[in-house]
Amino acid sequence: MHNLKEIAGQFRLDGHVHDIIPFGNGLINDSYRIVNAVPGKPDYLLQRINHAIFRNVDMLQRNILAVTAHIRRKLTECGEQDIDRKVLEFITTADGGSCYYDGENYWRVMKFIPRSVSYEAVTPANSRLAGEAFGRFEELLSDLPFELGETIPDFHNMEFRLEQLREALTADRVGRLAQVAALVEQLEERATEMCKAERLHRDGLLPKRICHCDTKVNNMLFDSDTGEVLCVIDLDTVMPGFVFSDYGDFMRTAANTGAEDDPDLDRVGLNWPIFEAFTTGYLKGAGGFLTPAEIGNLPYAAARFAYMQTVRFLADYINGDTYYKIEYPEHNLVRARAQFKLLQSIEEHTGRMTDFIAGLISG
Ligand code: ADP
Ligand code: GN1
Ligand code: MG
Repeated sequence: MHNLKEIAGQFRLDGHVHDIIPFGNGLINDSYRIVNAVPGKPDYLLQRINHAIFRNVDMLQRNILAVTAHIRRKLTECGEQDIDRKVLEFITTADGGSCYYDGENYWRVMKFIPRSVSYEAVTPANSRLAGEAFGRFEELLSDLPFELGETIPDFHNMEFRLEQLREALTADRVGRLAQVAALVEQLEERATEMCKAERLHRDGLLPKRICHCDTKVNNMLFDSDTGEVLCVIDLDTVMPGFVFSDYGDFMRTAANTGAEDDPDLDRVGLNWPIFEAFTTGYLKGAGGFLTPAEIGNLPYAAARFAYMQTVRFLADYINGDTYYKIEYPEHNLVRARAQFKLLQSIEEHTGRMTDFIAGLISG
């Protein structure tokens, strides 16, 4: 479909292209491994940037280059070894650009990190390592001397997501309102509480920091020899936000005993061992700079993201399924109900979560 060899030829690659093969299980970008024909020369990862989701590619690339340059500088300063496997390195085009536009799509190339592996399945062991690495990632970026743009405007803005839901309800484009009324009522009961982060921020009690904003375990590379974390990847959503995004979205995606779209609500609930492992790792990585308001609200962060995703799936269902890909007509409603069940389970565990976090901080 795309002339990958010609596209790869636009970049300043070291060596010669032997082959270009589809790579990874990413849902947003299309990735290909460029296999080098010359022994000792690096392989590369070619990516087609998802321009439909990331509308401002210039801003996106500026953000990513600022982030990777900063991390590289800091790792160098603290005498870290093997830095080429610990931070992504992007390759420029022949004319010095950070990506190539073929008239339809934007493409970029980075070095392929050798002897690395990413995991699709979460375990307590990899959640703990991921928590620590995402926490450290935030710390490394806490003194970034460059203002990052929002690559998806209002991405994790709860007030905005609720507005979108209310607009969808008012328009009721496909006549689904009656079917969702009970769920909407339960969401509205929690609306004020769930917008707590935005209020704390306006009151000067909660900072915005540089966050990853897509903290899934497959957005982390591990050393295939030692099992240690190498590198945080998938930097498209790195932008200013509340640390609740990084903590809460990992909880939402990983600490669920069921599936995100589980039709059997009995299977859905907070996965306590994953909660414990990720929280332990995250506080080890980030605990040194988080404020008491941030730490104290981590259980809220977990609830906020299950809630936000309920709102987003439900709004998409009411709008007639225009954003998320669906596999069957009620898919978005099933997803919304499963996320709401996860939220209820998190609410039931809030006291226990708070005690666990207090124990980590004091001990
Ligand atoms: P998406 O936004 O589609 O999720 P990612 O940037 O996360 O795209 O890349 C998809 C997959 O490709 C990752 O999960 C990882 O397995 C692999 N990958 C990404 N970057 C590299 C790299 N520099 N070296 C080796 N593998 C990589
Ligand atoms: C989307 O496609 P994926 O899984 O990387 C969405 C996330 C949601 C998630 C829900 C850019 O991410 O915010 O949490 O679906 N990403 C975007 O599964 O909207
Ligand atoms: Mg990814």
